[in-house]
Amino acid sequence: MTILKRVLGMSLVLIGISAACVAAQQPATPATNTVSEANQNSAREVRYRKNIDDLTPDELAAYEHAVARLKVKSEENIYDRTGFIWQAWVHDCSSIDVFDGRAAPLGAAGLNNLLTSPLYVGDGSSPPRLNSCEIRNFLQVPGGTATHKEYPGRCEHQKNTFLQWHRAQLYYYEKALQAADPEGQYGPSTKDVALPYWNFTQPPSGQRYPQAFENPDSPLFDSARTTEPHPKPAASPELLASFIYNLDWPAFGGDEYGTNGGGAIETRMHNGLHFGYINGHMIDNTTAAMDPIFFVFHNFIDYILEKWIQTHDQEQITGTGRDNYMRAEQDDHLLKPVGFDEGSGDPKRDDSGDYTRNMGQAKIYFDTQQQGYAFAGTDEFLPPAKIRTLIDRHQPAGFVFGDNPMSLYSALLGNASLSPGAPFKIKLSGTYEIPDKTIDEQSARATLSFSRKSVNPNYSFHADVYLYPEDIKGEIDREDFRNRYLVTNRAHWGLSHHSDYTLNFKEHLTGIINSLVDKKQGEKRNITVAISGKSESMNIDQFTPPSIQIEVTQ
Ligand SMILES: [Cu+2]
Repeated sequence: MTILKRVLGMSLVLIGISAACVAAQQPATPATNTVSEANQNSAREVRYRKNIDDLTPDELAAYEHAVARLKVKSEENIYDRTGFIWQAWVHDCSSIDVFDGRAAPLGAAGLNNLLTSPLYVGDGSSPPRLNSCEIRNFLQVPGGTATHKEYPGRCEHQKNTFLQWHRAQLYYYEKALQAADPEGQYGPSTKDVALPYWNFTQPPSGQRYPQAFENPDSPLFDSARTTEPHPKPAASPELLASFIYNLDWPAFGGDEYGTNGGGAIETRMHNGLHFGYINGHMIDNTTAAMDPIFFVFHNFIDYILEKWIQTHDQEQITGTGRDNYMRAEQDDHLLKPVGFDEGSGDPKRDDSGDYTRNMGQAKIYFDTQQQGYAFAGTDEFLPPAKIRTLIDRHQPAGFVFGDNPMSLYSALLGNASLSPGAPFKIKLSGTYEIPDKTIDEQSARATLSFSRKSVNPNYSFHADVYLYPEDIKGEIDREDFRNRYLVTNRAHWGLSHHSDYTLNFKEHLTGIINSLVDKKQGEKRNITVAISGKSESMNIDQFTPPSIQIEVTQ
């Protein structure tokens, strides 16, 4: 076994338990397609998604024009499924009252009011405010207007369909951009627009975001977004590469409902960027996609998924993350993905006997070229050899955790900041005795666990895990302490409307424990979980202390 595999296997197969944003959908009987087979399955012209900073001025102008047109469509009719607001609702507006006749002009002032209003903030850091899909909050509803229910969409988070659901969402969003003004009636033609991506592991071209998103005159601008100075987010190229080259789909992309609460990309990068680094509309799942940066942010996550698939093969994507139908209500005029079948999905809640619409099964999206897009990046990801070099430099005498001034996790993080800028509020403490023989990774694992009970509002927080000798004080305010003893971290995104479960976090530490057995057996170790966040309602009584248990896996 190579050093890379050994060390990654020891320290980075980190799985925890949490709850799911929505229950998994079951595969179901295919229904009649609404577009012709010929149209669906004809060869697609491949468009290349580029780094936002590499767009030519013409490409940027066409992309901006497409976003501006989506906004106009929503101004003309808020129920236009190809419009800006509906596409934002697809992320998390699970039910909405739509006027019969499906026409409701919002107007430029109405849209502006909606986009600049203080919206629902779901992490408890301020009182609850508007929810973007509660349209009565921003649209005058004439008395007696007949309405019916529709179901724009529901995010898939904290499980193994997270990456695939967002891939499907972006597929349709890109189709909506291309359909925004294909003939160039109102500006540059949008028919060849490919959604750009933002590599958030690199220093930003602007103050905090890509330059294109910091121009206040651009339709890409969002005044709700945080602009104040902030350390680099907890997303380094090294940490990202270590996740990508780890062939363990559940650790990378998430596991079944309630199993690990989301994979590494979701819990160690995505979540903290949403509620910590970007903030504004991105702080909450019901408003996140109202910030245009949502789509370039998730597009890089889609590129990360693509890199994993190219490295390991799509056959390695296991579990319900293959066959699940990706729930959302998209416009039938947008070209459906190759291989689309409607299935049935979840029953509607209006007792009509119908089913909520969806974007097809996850697995039809695994081949992006077949769906008409690919990524044009050249060196967005570090090669495996670079990671190996870093590991060799930081762990010269093998991976004896704690004997080096930098733990592997700290070394992989590099200059990236772990904390979201919020203060450490809670320290959870436990102890552990190093066993006298190595844990057989084939049949058992060392699992650190702690939990947080159900709270309302369901707030967001970061949890950093430290493991250190008994005679050392847990000085989490000291950088040298954090660098030496950091084992792992994760961020929990407090999704609004999902507060009725206990979060059970589990982190696999088998490799780290085994690295200590040889020289430190029988010694005691302290465990500290440092919790940080902005919520006023965060309280130590909501958490259980951490402990490390040996779990038999076979
Ligand atoms: Cu997201």
